[in-house]
Amino acid sequence: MPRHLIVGAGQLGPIARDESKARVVERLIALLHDASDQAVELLVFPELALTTFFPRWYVGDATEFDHYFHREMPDGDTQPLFDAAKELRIGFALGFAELAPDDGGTLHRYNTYTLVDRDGTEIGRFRKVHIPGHAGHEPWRQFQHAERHYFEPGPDGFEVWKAFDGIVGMALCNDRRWSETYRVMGLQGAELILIGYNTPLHYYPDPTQNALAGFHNHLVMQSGAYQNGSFIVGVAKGGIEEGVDSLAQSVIIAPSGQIIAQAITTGDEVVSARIDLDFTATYKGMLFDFERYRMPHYYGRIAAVRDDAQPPPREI
Ligand code: ING
Repeated sequence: MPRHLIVGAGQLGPIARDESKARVVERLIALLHDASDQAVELLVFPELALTTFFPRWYVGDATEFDHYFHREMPDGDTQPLFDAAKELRIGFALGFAELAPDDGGTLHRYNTYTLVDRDGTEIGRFRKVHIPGHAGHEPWRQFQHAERHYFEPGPDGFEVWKAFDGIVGMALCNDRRWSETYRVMGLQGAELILIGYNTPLHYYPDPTQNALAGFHNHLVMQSGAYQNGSFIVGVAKGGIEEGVDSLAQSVIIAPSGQIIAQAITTGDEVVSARIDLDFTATYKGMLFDFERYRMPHYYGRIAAVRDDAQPPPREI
């Protein structure tokens, strides 16, 4: 009996620095309705889907940007989104900046994804692990990428959840560039991995990579999908946002690595596909049968042999 699920990539175009949360929520609800017209059951929104990508500016006192953060989810601003999704019976993943107090009351700032079921209940949260860019002001850049000034890495690593009749994992933006991201979830049986991203087309540390932005984006997700036998939904906030041209090209990828749906604009757009989660067994149960073919006891041996490795290049 196939485990069919209709998934959607809910791509966003630019969000202006002073665009109200209410206006952004209206746009997200419009995407929900477009998804409903496509019979979508799970809609994936991008990273930091409620705000402009504010780490492109460096403010000395990071608390000046606390208005971009949310202590509660849903809250007054986002409750209409949760209500609309529940009414349409569409689950969703939403990227947002989270202000989370720990048990001792210390506030932590995370770049967070929340996964919400079709009945509006929260299934789980992922907090971005690989925080790219820089912590200090770097005036040599035309725009900053100061994520390390505003966010700390999530404490929980990469988890998976039983949801939507399958095993679902999440990752955010730079996480998708690291092969471990997919393998850690693959070892937990991930059948569907949801990824949101904000990726400037200009990469100041090495502009020769600018022309490869689209290639690298799909390369890492297609290989992650194939090598772990998982579907992947990769969703952009794209277009020219506050003067920064950002990659769109949201995709839905099969465990074969094939792209089965791709956004064709750089704006608000829903692309969808009906996937069969049982199809993951075609890869997990054969070519990438970890129990039978994977050789973890060799990996430490390789690391030990290569103890003359060169020091890593300077921080980007
Ligand atoms: N953005 C970027 C990403 O990993 C980046 C950072 C940009 C890395 C360009 C390399 C090149 O897609 C986030 N938000 O992680």
